Amino acid sequence: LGRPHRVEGVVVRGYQRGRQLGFPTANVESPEHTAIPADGVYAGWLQGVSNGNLPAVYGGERWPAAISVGTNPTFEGVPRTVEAYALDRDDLDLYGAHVAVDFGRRLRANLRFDSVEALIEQMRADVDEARRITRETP
Ligand code: FMN
Repeated sequence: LGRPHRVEGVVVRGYQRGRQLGFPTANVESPEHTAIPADGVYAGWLQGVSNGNLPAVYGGERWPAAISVGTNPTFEGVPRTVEAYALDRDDLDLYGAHVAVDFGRRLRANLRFDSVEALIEQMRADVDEARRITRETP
């Protein structure tokens, strides 16, 4: 395509586990029939499109991100989600905002880990890799 694949939607509440894991994610609810990339972990970008009826505080801002597509098999039984962690931006409050997720390189499959600690360790490595990749291709 010559540009990253983009998924847009509104940020909804997930299970609120992300912040405890150290990587709070924006869970993006995309319209029906949106083409979602294969389950996996990706490097890419999260962009604020608008804040709904609120002042557009995040409008146009674009953050390097680590993205997860899948059913969070470590915790079992959640519907498929598209989630993006904006690197080092644990302060963002994006609930209700309209955002876009741009998919860069796929890093790995979405896996079931035997412990939450093992998942967190892998997420740290994912974030490091996403940081390197997004720095190369701004
Ligand atoms: N969940 C998994 O079960 N397996 C994974 O391999 C996995 N990899 C992830 C990698 C990254 C970079 C991110 C941001 C999330 C990943 N997740 C994975 C999803 C987390 O389980 C999820 O973000 C967390 O449970 C918070 O979900 P919540 O927003 O519904 O609370």
